[in-house]
This record gives sequence, C-alpha cells and structure tokens, in this order.
Amino acid sequence: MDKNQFGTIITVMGVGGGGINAVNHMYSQGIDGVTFVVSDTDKHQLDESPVPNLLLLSANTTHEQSSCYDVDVARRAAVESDSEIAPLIADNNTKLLIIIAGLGGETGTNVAPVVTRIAREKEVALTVGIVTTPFQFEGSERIQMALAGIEDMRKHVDSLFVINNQYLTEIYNDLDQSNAFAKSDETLTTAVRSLCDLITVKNLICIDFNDVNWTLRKSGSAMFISGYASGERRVTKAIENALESPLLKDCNIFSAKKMMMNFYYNPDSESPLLMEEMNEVQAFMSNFDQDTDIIWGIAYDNTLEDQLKVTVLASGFNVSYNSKIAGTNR
Ligand SMILES: Nc1nc2c(ncn2[C@@H]2O[C@H](COP(=O)(O)OP(=O)(O)OP(=O)(O)O)[C@@H](O)[C@H]2O)c(=O)[nH]1
Ligand SMILES: [Mg+2]
Repeated sequence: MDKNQFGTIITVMGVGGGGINAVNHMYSQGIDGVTFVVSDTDKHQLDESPVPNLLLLSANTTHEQSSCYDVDVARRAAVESDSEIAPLIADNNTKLLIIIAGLGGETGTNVAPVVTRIAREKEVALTVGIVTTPFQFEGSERIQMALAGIEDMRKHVDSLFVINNQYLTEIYNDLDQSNAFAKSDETLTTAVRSLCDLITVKNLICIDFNDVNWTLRKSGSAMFISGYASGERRVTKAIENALESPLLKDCNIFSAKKMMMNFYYNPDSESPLLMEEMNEVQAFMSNFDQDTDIIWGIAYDNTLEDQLKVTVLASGFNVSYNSKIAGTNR
C-alpha cells in the first residue's frame, strides 16, 4: 500500500482543546498505522501535546479586538493557514483523514469544517469527522453551538460520527464530572481504533480500505458500535447487543443504507466460528430496509475466550440530533 509522508495512509487530526486531548490520548495509547496531527489557535494547547505534528493556526485577525469578529476568528485562522494545513492532511497518498473535535467551543466547532473542506479540495480519498456534542452539565449555549457545528461539518465530510457525550453517562456507571472528559477521550479512541483496525489489521476474510471507503463515502451519518455474545445464536445476539448501544439513540439504524460487520473470534477457543453460523447475518438483515447493503468479514482476536465479538459500521441512516440533544424529546 502507498504510504504518505509520515508512513501511513491514515491521518487523524485533533482540532481545538477537546479534539486535541482526545488525540493525545490516542497517541499515548498507540494506534497502528496512523499519523497523528493536532491543531489549534491556542499555542498552550499545542505545547502540552505529546503529538509530534503540531499546527498552530494563526491569522492577522486573531489579534483583532472587535467583538464582531470573535466568532469568526478561529475560522479565519484556519482559512488563512490553508497552505500549512494542506500538506499535513493531504499528501498524495493520504487515503483517509479523520478529524476529531469536541463541538461546542469556538475553535473546534469553527475550524473542523474548514479543515474538512480543504481536504475535499485536495482530494483526500475519504474524509470522516468524529465529533462529540457537550454533556448537559456544560449548558445549552454550548449544545446549541455544537448543533450548528454538526450542520456545518456535514456539508464537507463524507461521513460524520456524532457522539453525544451525555449518552456516555449510560455507558459508564462511574462517570462523574471529574472523569467525564476522560471517558469521552476513551470513547473517541475506541471509535478511531476500531475504524483504523478495519483497514490495517489483517483479516481472515479480508476487509480493507476499499470496503471502508464503500461504506463511508458520501454517506452523511455514520456510527460504529460493537457487541458480544456466546452460546446459541451468538451471531444474532452479538449484533443485537451492539444495536442496544446508547450511542444509537439519535439514529434510526434500521434506515441505514450501508452496513459493514466484522466478526471476531478466538481460533483457539472451544467454539470457533462455523461458516453456517454466518447464515444468521442474512436472517438478521431482514429487519432492515430492503435497500440496505451489507458486507461482512471475519477476523481472529486471541483476547476473546469463547465469545464472539461484532463491530458494526453503519452509515446513511436518518438522524434527529436536535430534539434529543436538547433533551426535549426524551
Ligand atoms: N473528549 C474531550 N472532550 C473535551 C475535553 N475538553 C473539552 N471537551 C469538549 O469539547 C467541547 C469544546 O471545548 P474545547 O475543545 O476546549 O473548545 P475549543 O474548540 O478549543 O474552543 P475555544 O477554546 O473556545 O476556542 C467542550 O464543550 C467539551 O464538550 C477533553 O479533554 N476531552
Ligand atoms: Mg480551546
């Protein structure tokens, strides 16, 4: 496979404080086959990052005092830094660019859409946004800002994963205000790792960049979830377990246009995966729109015992962020 200037075909870029903290976490945990970049208008944020590829966005307007410019300062800084952003994200061989941002602040919300637009112009093969919306405790102003950011981002990405931080309170029992953002970092890291693994990890039945590209290209909304099961009908149960994720609350997953499922099992376990079990996938898919296209793969995971794990990458479904995030429809 072709490599970009940093030696990978995947670039993950964190934008703004939240995006950078999440990418710092990914970098320190390590994800194979990925080049990390962090970018902000705030030099402190970059100074504190362990990530080697730093991009300080600056514009003449950054120093303007007039408050009517404030909202646009971050965006202008990004636009004016176009020539510096482009080589970092769009080397000829970059095939997948993943932009990470916590929406709700000035920088991430305003800069992430500009970066994705630049990537589009430079013809990066696939541009994906993985963003969060704020916890309720952060207040409605940030939430409204994030909602506007989603709309902006959607115009420029191939697909957008929106993780509503508030739903993490239903996933992690021990989540409180002191560890809330660490849990958000962890969730973003898992999403990025799962996505990148589909491309970089060798699979038994091969799924590769082209399949991910097929699933996420010009798809609008996307989500990544995983589920586990063992025993009888474990394929069906694992998919059902994945679809119970609180992260899917705003998504009508049964309206998905495309789905990619990867099944992981331990080849040394007492119950290796049998080909006939895979008939359950087709049976399960009868719950979906007839037009939903599905591809699936199988891979080894020696950390699993007799459990089967499935990761589901779904895209092109209907979403209704507004009402649910604002909490008026729950
Ligand atoms: N995952 C994660 N999210 C964070 C963290 N800190 C803040 N966020 C989220 O990101 C949103 C935006 O905050 P920041 O990223 O700090 O803001 P910014 O984009 O840098 O914008 P300004 O600093 O206002 O210019 C917040 O509302 C939080 O929901 C963090 O450490 N990790
Ligand atoms: Mg900031």
